[in-house]
Amino acid sequence: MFQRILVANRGEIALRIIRACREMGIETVAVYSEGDRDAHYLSLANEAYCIGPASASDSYLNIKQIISAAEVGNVQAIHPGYGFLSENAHFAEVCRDCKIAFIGPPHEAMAKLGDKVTAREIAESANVHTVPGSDGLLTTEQEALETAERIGYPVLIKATAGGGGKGMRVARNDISLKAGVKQAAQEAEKAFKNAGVYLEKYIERPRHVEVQILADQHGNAVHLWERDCSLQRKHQKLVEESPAPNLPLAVRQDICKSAVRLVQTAGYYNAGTVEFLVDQDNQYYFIEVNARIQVEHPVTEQVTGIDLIKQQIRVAAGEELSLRQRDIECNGSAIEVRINAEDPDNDFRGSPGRITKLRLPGGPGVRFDSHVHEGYFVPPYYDSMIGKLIVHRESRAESIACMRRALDEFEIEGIKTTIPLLRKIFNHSAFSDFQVDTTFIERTWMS
Ligand code: MV4
Repeated sequence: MFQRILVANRGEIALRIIRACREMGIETVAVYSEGDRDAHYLSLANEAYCIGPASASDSYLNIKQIISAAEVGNVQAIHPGYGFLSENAHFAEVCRDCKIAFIGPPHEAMAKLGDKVTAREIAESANVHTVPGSDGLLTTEQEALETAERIGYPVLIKATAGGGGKGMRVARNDISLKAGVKQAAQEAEKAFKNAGVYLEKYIERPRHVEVQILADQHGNAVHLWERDCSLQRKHQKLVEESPAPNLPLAVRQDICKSAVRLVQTAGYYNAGTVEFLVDQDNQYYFIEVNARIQVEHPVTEQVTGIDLIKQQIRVAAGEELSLRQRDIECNGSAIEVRINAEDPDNDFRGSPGRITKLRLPGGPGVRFDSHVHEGYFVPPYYDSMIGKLIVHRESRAESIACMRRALDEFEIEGIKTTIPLLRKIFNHSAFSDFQVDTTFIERTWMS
């Protein structure tokens, strides 16, 4: 096992990783930008190094600075958290070349799955349903038109280097398809330096269901059931839960088995998420793999009782998975909400500043994963998420009741947050009646 790990991230996930390491008896080296210099969680690491100015590209994305800190700090491994360098195959390769373990998948699998067309091909070879679409990248306008003819409109043009909704556009007829393919390719070239685009049938009002997997370096892989993350606004998730509501057990089992086949076929290890769209007839289609630990991992931890960060570290150290699939149960219902420093009355613009008052909810079933405290200054440079409120109860109805009362207990002053919107969601009958899909927030409150 590692004796010392560098945490290449900030905020709540940096603290989450430090906490796991402390419980495992592993020392931690934190890194921070000038914008995070006063953050309290840094004092919980054994050492902390400043790696540059506040701007992320000069600090948390600066590979040279992070590797230098790892050398000076004498660590055996780097945990990248989520965002920043977590899905950068080049960074994973640099770590390996420097004889530092990267706590994530092998860079080869990361690169293959990071390319969406290649990921689709791997899914097909693993016998996992994909969305009907083009046979690989589009090469000619004629091919785009023929594919649309075969699968039927509407279709979605996606960038192979995209993901998370970046660079997608819908086409409903031949004219918008021809124009859309050209524009999408140009945008993709600009944004990702890769102009490759492909077509998929556009699934209307899908649910977003993703499967948590864990795989070791010895060929073992298990799933930890699924999460529904359908409640989003502009591709930012707001609410995540496990198990997926309103999905028959047989479908859940099928999706989860598909995810395991896919990661085994890809030569993947560590924690990962396989994303699916589920249509109104409960048909599911693979869309992409997230090759990292995700923000919403706590709901899976709550229903399975398994600490995903500790598992990631053990797998990266070369240990065999001690979990057997038949022992991994999904107990009760867990729901997470993201609390962002944003102003709901001002188009969710970031609301940085000092937290002048903070009273946190607690009691049975409540978990709060956050690095913030009264007096904390929310810096303007990064993601606006300041914490995650997670509840775990025996049933979904009880989880919803628990979340409502936890949100009512939550008092925060000095900054604006998404809590008022979250309260509205948990008081909306469509949410308790399971009638939500990825278009719910926009349909209900944003138009
Ligand atoms: C889709 C889709 C409909 N049909 N693909 C958006 C993020 C990326 N992970 C995939 N996304 C979508 N892909 C097909 N063929 C609709 C979305 C989508 C979406 C997916 C999940 C959660 C929220 C979403 C919001 C808008 C669009």
